[in-house]
Amino acid sequence: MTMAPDPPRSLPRFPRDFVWGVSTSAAQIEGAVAEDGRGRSAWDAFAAEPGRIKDGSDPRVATDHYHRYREDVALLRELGVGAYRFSVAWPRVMPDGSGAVNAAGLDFYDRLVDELLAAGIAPVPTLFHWDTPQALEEGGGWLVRETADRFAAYAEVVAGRLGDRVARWITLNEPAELTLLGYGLGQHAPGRQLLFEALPAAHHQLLGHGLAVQALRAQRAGNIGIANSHGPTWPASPAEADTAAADLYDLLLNRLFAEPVLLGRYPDEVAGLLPGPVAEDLRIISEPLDWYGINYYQPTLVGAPAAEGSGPTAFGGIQLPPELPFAPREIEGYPRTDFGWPVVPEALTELLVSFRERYGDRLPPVVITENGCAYEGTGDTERITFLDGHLRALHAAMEAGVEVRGYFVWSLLDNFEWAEGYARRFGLVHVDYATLERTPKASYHWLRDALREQARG
Ligand code: IFM
Repeated sequence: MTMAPDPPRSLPRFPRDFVWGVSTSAAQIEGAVAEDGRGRSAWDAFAAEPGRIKDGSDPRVATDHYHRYREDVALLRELGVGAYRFSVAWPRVMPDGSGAVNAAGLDFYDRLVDELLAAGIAPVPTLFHWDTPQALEEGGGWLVRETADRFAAYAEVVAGRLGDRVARWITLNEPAELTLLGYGLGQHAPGRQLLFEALPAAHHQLLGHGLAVQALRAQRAGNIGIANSHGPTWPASPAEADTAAADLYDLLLNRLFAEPVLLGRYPDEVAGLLPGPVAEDLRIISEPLDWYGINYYQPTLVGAPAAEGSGPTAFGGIQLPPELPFAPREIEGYPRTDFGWPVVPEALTELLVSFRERYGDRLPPVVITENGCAYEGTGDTERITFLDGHLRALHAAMEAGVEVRGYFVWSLLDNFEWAEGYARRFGLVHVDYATLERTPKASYHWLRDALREQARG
C-alpha cells in the first residue's frame, strides 16, 4: 500500500482560468447499444467475436450512462470540475455512418449538453473515440479515404445541433492507438493485423480530422483541438541498434501524428508510404488548431528486437509479433499500476518540454486531455499519489515555459477498458457492474478538495 501524499493544499497554484475536467468515451460508458435507433459499431462487432475481450465481456451495458447521465452529471458537479470531455457515438447519430441522421441519437447528446450547462459544466465533445460505424468498417473503415469525408459530414451534423451550446470541440481521440492496435496488431477493433500496411488508417484519420475542423468552423463552431496520445521514448541503451529502434517508436507514436497537424508535413521516413494526394491533404490536416490535446500515461523504453526466432513478446498486456523492428521493454525502478504501466510523473514534464522544443511556436496552447491510472478499490491512495505527482509535473512544465490551459483526468467512472473488458478500473468513481451503483473513491474526494483549494485562489 502506498502512502497518501500531502493534502491538496500543498499542490502548486494553477492559473485562475485553468480548465479542470474529467474524460470519458461513449463506447466505454453509454451501453444502450441497440436503443433508440443506434447503429452497430466496430467495437460491438469485435466484442461479439469469441476471445477478443479478455474477460469475455462486451460494451452492451457498460455503466449504463445512457440512462444514468443525470446521476453522472450530479457527480461531476459535486466534484467541482469546470469541464467534461465525453464522446459522441457516431453510430448513434448516423447508424450507417453516412446518410440518414438518427434524431433520437442526437437528442441524447442534446439532453446531456443541457444537463451539463445547467450544472455549470462546459461540455467538451470528442467527435470520434474509436466507435466506427460497423457499416463503414465493413467497407474498409479508416483504410479507405471515403471514411474521412463521411466523418466530416457527421461532424457537420453534430455541430449543427450542439454548436449553439458547445464552446470547445475535439475531433479525434488517439488515432495512433486505433492505427497501431486496431489495424496494425489486431488487438483492438477492427482486429486487422496489417503491421505497416495499416499506415493509410493513420492518414485517413488525420485527413478526417482536418476536414472535420473545416466542417466545424463552417458551422461557426470554434475552439477546436485533437486528443493525441504521446509519451517520451527512451532507448534501452546507448547502442545504435537500441537508439534506432527507439527513434522508430518515437516516430510512430509521436511524430507521425503531431507533425502533419502542427507542421503540415510527415516525417521523411514515412512520407512516401501514405496514400492519395498527400501534399494537398496535408494542407487540410494542418488547419491551425486553437489548442493541442495530449493524452499522457507513461514513457516507453524501447530496444532493438530480440534475436530472430524468439517468438512474440508481451508488452502491457499486448502480444507483439517478432517481426516488428523495435521491442518495448519493462521500465524498472518505478511503481506500477494494475495495468503494469510504470508511474513516471516527471516524464510528463519531459514530454511537454520536448514538444515545446521540437515545435516551438507551431505548438498551440496544450490541454492534457487524458491522464490517469488503473487501480482496484475505493480507498485508492495510489491514484491520489499518481494525480498529485502528475499535477506537480504538469506545473513544472508550465514553469519551464510550456503553455498548458487545462487538465482532464481519465476517467470519471470505472468503465469498459476495450480489450481488457471491465478488469481495469480507471475511475474516480467506482461502478458495481452487478447493480451499476456508483461510489466515489478516495481519489474523487481528494480531487474535489484540491479543486476547491485551487478555486480559493
Ligand atoms: O481507456 C482508454 C481511453 O479510451 C483512451 N486512452 C487511454 C485510456 C486508458 O487505456
